[in-house]
Amino acid sequence: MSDTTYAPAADFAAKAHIDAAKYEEMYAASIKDPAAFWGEHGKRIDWIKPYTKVKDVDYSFGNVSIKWYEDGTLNVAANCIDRHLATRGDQTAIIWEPDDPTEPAQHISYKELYAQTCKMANVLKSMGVGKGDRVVLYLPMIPEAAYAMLACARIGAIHSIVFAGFSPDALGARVNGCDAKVVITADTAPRGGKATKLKDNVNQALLNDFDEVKCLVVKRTGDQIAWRDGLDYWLHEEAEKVEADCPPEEMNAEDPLFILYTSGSTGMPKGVVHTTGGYLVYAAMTHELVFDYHEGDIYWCTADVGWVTGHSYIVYGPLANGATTLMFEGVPTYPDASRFWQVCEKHKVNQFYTAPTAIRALMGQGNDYVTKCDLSSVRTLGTVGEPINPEAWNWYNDVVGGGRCPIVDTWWQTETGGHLMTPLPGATAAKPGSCCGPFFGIEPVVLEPTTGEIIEGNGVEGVLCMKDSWPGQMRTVWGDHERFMKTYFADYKGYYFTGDGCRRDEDGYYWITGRVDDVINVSGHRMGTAEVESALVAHSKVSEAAVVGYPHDIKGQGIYCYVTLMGGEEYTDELKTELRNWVRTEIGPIASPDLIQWAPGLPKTRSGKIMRRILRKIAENDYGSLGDTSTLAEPAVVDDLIENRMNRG
Ligand code: 6R9
Repeated sequence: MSDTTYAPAADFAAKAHIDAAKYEEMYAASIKDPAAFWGEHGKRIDWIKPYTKVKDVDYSFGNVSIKWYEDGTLNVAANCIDRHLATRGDQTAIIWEPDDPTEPAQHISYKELYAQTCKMANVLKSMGVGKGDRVVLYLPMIPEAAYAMLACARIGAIHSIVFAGFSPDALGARVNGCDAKVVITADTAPRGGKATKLKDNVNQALLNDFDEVKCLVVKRTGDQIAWRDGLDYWLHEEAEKVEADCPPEEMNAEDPLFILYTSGSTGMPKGVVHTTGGYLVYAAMTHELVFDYHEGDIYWCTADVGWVTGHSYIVYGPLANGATTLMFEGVPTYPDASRFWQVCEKHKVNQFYTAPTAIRALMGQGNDYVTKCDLSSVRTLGTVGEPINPEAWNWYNDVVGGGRCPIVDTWWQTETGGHLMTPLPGATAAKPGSCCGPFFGIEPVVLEPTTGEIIEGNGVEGVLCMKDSWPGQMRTVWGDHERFMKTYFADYKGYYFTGDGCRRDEDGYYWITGRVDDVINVSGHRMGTAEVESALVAHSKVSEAAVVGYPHDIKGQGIYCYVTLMGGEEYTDELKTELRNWVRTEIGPIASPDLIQWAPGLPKTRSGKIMRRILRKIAENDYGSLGDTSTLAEPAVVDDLIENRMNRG
């Protein structure tokens, strides 16, 4: 491999928590004796009753069971707030930067975070929420989102956050999926100068089947909203009636902390369940070491709390470490493409963590937007969500980082709770586009896709699996342990299957090659092609649909839909627009089809299976190499699809 490597500067490495030698030593120890290693690192958080058992993991199919610190008890909110009060009660816990830059930012101290969280916890209690109950959060990026998460954790309720960009239907399905007692929302969500009426969406989602579900509403803009009498409560009114003190519930390490729905290759999204002790240990440890966070640093992750990145690296990890975490309500390009960098300058951000899709979009706007800002406070840069192309990596490194800042390309998943494969900024010589290698305790293996045999050595490619467990691993699919075992432990026995393909280069560096299943990654958002297909066929004029990803300059992957209409329907441009809007309302704007191709016929095998491999090739404009088409029932449909393909490169 002739890839250029970027080693951390000597002065950075000297001050870093982990340098190259320490990484080697700690990694070896973590693999040699995981129970001893994690037993030690479990102590970074406070336990009410300390654990005596560290690890109890069984990966055998039919019996998958994952437990960490199983006899310990703790409370996550107490770890993220209370334990900091004596030493840093007046320190800012959350800096909130609103969508509109002329609106003032807020600095919320740990003391204030305590009071606000306790109040919200008491309000939830007064609404009948208790330990083990589910609460859905459908909120803008406002401090109340963090208060709500921590309030649930404080009283032992399980939160399930639904991204505020999701439609009422998607929200309803998730409220139903976890049988939530309460939905917490806001009147309106301002974002990029536009407004989404969140409470109206909630009303629509709860309209028919959920007349028991209460709603707690945060006043964000004061816009007029429709009220459901007896079921809806204003947070600011209820908060006046309760105390700013609420004792934390003693939780078992393996009690669920949250559910987060994520897309898979088949069926509807599944509720990934994370538990209390192991998750917090892992989120806190990775936050500190992967970003090289030090006491007093200002840390900013630009994700939304609706995604796992927002859970682990805006709220739980940073707050467990007593950090100052920045929450941004807006988007990278509003009011203009300088916003991220202005916010970095304004709040003197030290660690900045974003997604490749944002980097690519901003790169396209030119360097002036960046260089006019003072980014000298920034020390570590991070990316997450999808592979970063070397061109974008280099721009991030040169223009944003000024060549001074290590970049951590963090590979992980909703399921993994925290980073699994990533450089460490003071230890690893990074290669642009590679997530480099494993974090402590992580044993990646490359398997031959069909036989499941381990492929040893370097310069190899296959599917990425993990050999052993780590504390932040998901424990089950909410209400469906069978599906958990089938999805992650059935294809490759004895391993956790990530769903990603990867290459291990000649130097032992890992390169993620993308999903090997029917999951696509659009602007870093995971989506099952099956979800978009079922939205399309739910339209009365559509008889059949097949959805695949195709390379997209900014989004990484775009959504390419092949659609067959019911007999007698007319194939028109107006209908394409209608279908696009239809999918937006069924799922949300992030699922909006980029290209729709009318497909009077789809390539199928004689047994009626759609040959997606062929559809993918055509969508990629790579139709010269369709591979074996001998099993096609009607080969002529392929010629028609090629002839009328939408992406001409
Ligand atoms: C955290 C998060 C997980 C999928 C994952 C992979 C892709 C994430 C990546 C990356 C290459 C990286 N992915 N980080 N691919 N390099 N640094 O994104 O979780 O939404 O569950 O998506 O995203 O394909 O399997 P999630």
